[in-house]
Amino acid sequence: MRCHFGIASGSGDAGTIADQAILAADHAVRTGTRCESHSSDMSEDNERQLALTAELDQALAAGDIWVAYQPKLDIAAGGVVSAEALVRWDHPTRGVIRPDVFIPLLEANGRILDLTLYVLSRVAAESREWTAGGKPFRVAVNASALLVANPQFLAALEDMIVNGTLDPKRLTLEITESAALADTGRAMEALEQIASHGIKLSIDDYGTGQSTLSYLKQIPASEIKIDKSFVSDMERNARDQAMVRSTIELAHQLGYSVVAEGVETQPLLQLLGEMGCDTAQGWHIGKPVAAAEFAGRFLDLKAVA
Ligand code: G
Ligand code: G
Ligand code: MN
Repeated sequence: MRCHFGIASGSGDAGTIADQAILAADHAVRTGTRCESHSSDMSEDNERQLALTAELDQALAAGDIWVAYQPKLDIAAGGVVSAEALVRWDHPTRGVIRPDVFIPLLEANGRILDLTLYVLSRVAAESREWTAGGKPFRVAVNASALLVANPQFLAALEDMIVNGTLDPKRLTLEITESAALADTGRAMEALEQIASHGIKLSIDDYGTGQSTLSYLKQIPASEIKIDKSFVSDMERNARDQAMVRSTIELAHQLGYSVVAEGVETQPLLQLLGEMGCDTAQGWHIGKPVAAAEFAGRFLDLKAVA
């Protein structure tokens, strides 16, 4: 028997207990757990986190959640022709909440689909506008490995393509490398299907996950992003440099293009250029900023019109 209602326990007045029951029920429904008790000894942190998940819809409606864009530089051509969409949450009472905090919460509570569809809708609109301004522009969206295996995600993507809101040629999905993904036949099939629409797949945080080579063998991606933990220190750390150099070589031999993350200085950019890296992303090129600021700084629409 499933019981999608919460059980409040612990001391407190009726109102508090009712609130706790609602929280527990909400959590139980979203996570698909059978029964769950929510007691006042549940840590303060857990309560705040649950409350945050419950605030998602309101935050989306209020515009507290928004999309920042970080430029990606085509190293050989010297221009910015793509960006990564990075979601931000400006909470009215808690201030700026980092995605590292709320993304795992939304994943754990079954709300990552809603968030990602919101990001996709913003990205589709913005890249359409930027492309109409004269410059074919590609934007990358982060898709968690869990999400890719969700048939609702693929269905929503296909709807957006069919109804013309999303141009698949303008979209990259950055998929975080994970052993779990490689093991899931369903996720791999979904990725094949996504790629067949012309959406580019990129392996995010490359080098930090497990089973890197078997993953590379299976996933139908065309780009890898070398994690900034290998890139940032490359000038001072010979081992990092050797790993980046050989990764670029391996990737090119396998037909992937390569993005280096965490490019914070000009000499680092220069070194990556000498190594044949295709694309650079990092503070030296630009930090993530709101769409209007991004367009003002990086889209020289008149020059390409
Ligand atoms: O730029 P920043 O500190 O914001 O990003 C932190 C982490 O949050 C990164 O690992 C990035 O991949 C992740 N992230 C940012 N936006 C999204 C998003 O829309 N969906 C998912 N799944 N992850 C995101
Ligand atoms: O999705 P991914 O895990 O690749 O997320 C990119 C993360 O890297 C974001 O948190 C973004 O803000 C951060 N980032 C982007 N450029 C730089 C950089 O040059 N230096 C550092 N330290 N972080 C960066
Ligand atoms: Mn990313």
